[in-house]
Amino acid sequence: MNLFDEKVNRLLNNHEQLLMRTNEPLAEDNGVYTRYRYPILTAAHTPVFWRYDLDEKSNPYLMERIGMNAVLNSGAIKWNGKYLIVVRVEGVDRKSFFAIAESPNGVDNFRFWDYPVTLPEDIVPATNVYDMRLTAHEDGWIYGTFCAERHDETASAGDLSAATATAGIARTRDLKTWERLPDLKSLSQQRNVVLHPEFVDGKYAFYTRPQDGFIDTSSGGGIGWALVEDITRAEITREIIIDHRYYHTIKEVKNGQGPPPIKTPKGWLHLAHGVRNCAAGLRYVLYMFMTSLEDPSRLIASPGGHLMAPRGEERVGDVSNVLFSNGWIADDDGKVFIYYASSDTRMHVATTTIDQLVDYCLHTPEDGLCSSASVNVLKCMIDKNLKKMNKW
Ligand code: M1P
Repeated sequence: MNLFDEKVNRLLNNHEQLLMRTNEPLAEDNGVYTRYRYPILTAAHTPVFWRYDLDEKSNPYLMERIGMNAVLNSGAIKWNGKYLIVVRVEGVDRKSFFAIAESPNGVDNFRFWDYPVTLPEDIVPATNVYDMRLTAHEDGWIYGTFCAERHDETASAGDLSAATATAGIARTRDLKTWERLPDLKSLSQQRNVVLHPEFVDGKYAFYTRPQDGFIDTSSGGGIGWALVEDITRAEITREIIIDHRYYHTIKEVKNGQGPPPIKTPKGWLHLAHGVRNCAAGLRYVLYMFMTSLEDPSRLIASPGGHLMAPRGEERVGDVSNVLFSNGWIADDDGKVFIYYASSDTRMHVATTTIDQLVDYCLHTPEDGLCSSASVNVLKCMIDKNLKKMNKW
């Protein structure tokens, strides 16, 4: 075997070992969910044959020709018994694209399909696409809603950072061939738009996130809700805010629906991200809420504070201090796999159950919006517990 072949062999073997690494649940446990030791996907998990030209003639130094920078914000679905995530892969050229990775058990052995998703363009092509939410809709299609980003042509000359965010919509029946529908029409910019899995009043229902600009959500108010007659020409004509932002909370600056909600006998379970500002910059955490089965736009539970916040190595990456989730899978036995990205760099999993998440939502105290309210809630818990402490 010549040196080039030896190097290729080493690359492939190391890659295979990374893919086959067994993940393990971490012992630390807050009773709500379990984190895992290793990220489920990193840029290094992308196939060797995506990154290296494996022909000695055209790549004698075996250089990485197409670098991958990060794998992050992934939609998720259970498909033919496998746990599939539609990953936002970001190349070193800063362009994101979608690619599917599958695992036999949901926590490790994730492996990318050979080719990334071929996503048809809308009439006005997007510069960048990212953060796909997968919704298996009762109409029989699997929808992907995602952010389609374009340069803001109204920006002043030379301003090459100004951008617009629109909700792109595509659908598929096999996760291989995708049909692109026109982008969601809305008066405001939109990101974090998610399709509800069921018809509501015979219409398609979207969770929205109206925003004043590409980054700024100021007058947007929070997570919105809009009904749409025809998904092949989706247009928001009326939008209400169902989960508001509040001063001095984890979602003071912005929030956004994560994956499509999970239906439970007690209501719809929602996972979302909340953003606040601090001296270190924006801090993104995950939080939950529940809405009514009869009216999924009506909030019925709003546990205070975050469900998950960046911890340990999760705190550092391309955009540090960020947890973001747009995918989860609920198994028939009630087990839930929460797929989340840390610091816009890598993908992780946490496991829990529907029962635990419902209990968390219904029994975690709400945010009282001031310190004295928090102390009162704490004192009630202390009173109750001190009466029982002699038991142990
Ligand atoms: O960098 C953190 C996140 O920022 C954006 O989220 P939001 O629209 O809520 O601010 C998105 O670009 C997301 O992809 C990114 O992870």
